[in-house]
Amino acid sequence: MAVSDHVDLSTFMEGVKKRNTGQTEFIQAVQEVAQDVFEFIDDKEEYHEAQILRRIAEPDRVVSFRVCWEDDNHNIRVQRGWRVQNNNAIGPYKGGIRFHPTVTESVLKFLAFEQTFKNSLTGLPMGGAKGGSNFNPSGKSDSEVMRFCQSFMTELYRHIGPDTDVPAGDIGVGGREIGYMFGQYKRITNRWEGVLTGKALEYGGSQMRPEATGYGAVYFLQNMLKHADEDVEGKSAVISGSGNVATHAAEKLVELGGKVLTLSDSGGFIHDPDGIDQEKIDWIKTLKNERRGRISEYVDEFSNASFHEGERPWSVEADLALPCATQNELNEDEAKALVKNGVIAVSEGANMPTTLEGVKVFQEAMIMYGPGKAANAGGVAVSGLEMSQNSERISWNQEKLGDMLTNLMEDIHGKCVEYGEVDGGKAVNYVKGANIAGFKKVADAMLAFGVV
Ligand code: NDP
Ligand code: 2IT
Repeated sequence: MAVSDHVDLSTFMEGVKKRNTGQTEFIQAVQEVAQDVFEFIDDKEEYHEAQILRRIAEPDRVVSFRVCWEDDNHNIRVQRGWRVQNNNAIGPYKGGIRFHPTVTESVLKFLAFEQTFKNSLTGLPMGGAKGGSNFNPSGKSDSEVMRFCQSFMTELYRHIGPDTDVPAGDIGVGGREIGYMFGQYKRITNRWEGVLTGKALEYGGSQMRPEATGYGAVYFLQNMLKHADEDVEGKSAVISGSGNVATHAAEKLVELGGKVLTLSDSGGFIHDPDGIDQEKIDWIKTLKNERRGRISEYVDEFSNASFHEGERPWSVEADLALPCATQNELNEDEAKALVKNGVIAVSEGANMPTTLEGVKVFQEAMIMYGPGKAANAGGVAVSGLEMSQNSERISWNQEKLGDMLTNLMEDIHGKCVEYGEVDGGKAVNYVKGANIAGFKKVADAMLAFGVV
């Protein structure tokens, strides 16, 4: 095929839209990657000819199944479960499981697609996948969550395995849910194997896995700041979310001398002008992980703080912003407000939290913007290390894993710089860097396999 016969970006995207009608999140994720990849492969005939991006944007398979369970009042409940296995060119499928009422096939397809590039960026041998259900764990008893997890795994176990597909946690899936699912997998298969990551330490979990995503997002931020001769110390930060990623990002920022002003949940955000210190973070962790309460309760405990019902924290003035809740939680107007208030860097703990229009605002303002697939890759990277430890039947200590996470995030930052430098090396387009570095490894592996 002659270079001039290449399908152009808009024709490619028309095809994606046509084949995935109504799947807005998936289309958004493909669009964001495709614009950079098209530029990169413009003069690289082999990627065009082999239709590499077209193949990565078509999941290897989407498994959808019924999950039936009984609630505490003996009502029969029916949910839908999925596993989207996007691409296993560079390693077994790997990616989290999300339990949230907003889960749809489109959301899981976008997450599995993103995961493919993210996992590639870690340098570890992991393909991309995501799974989940529209089950809402909020307000459910432990027994209800257990019965749901057991029913979910009773179908999922057929599709996963330590060399096939290794799920982990995500929104609504933490240590409790991983325990119930691992127990059920072991019971059905009669095999103890590293089929899930994010396990507790007693049964094969890894040190640093709970902290890895949030800490990693701050390490990525630190690397971006260092690259621009800046530092976290003394800077204020707005953070969204109050789950695993948000609380650990807050913890690391505070440790490095930053001041955390906000956290949030789906009910609204809290603003604490005194700063959310370690003691307050510990209180939030207990609130969320044990009492399973709402972030609004914070203001009853810490009286200088205010709660802003139904709002997101992006109007609060700060130097740094870390969206750590969910997709599309930071739109164009909110990005403009952050820029107007002088934000210098954004590091995404969540997956695709900023809309395409919001990203454009950050890029035009030339602020440092670390997209989720690079900035939050620390979580899956330590999951990859948990897989290695399980395969070798060993466990590394916290210090070693802490060092490995720090180095992994520095490497990922380095890859983004290598492929994302713009303006003669004066600035870095981290989106471009992450997309191209992530794409290249997967694409080269796919080329080696021929037409499959
Ligand atoms: P958690 O379930 O621990 O916490 C999620 C937080 O986000 C909660 O505060 C939750 O509030 C809030 N949230 C969820 N959905 C919405 C919504 N639709 N609107 C507003 N707030 C919402 O999940 P994690 O901390 O693990 O995940 C947070 C983000 O980080 C996700 O985007 C996830 O994909 C990403 N991520 C997670 C990794 C991990 O290792 N856990 C790794 C890489 C990325 P509420 O309780 O009210 O629902
Ligand atoms: O989005 C993500 O990278 C995760 N939820 C973690 C995936 C994993 O396999 O650890």
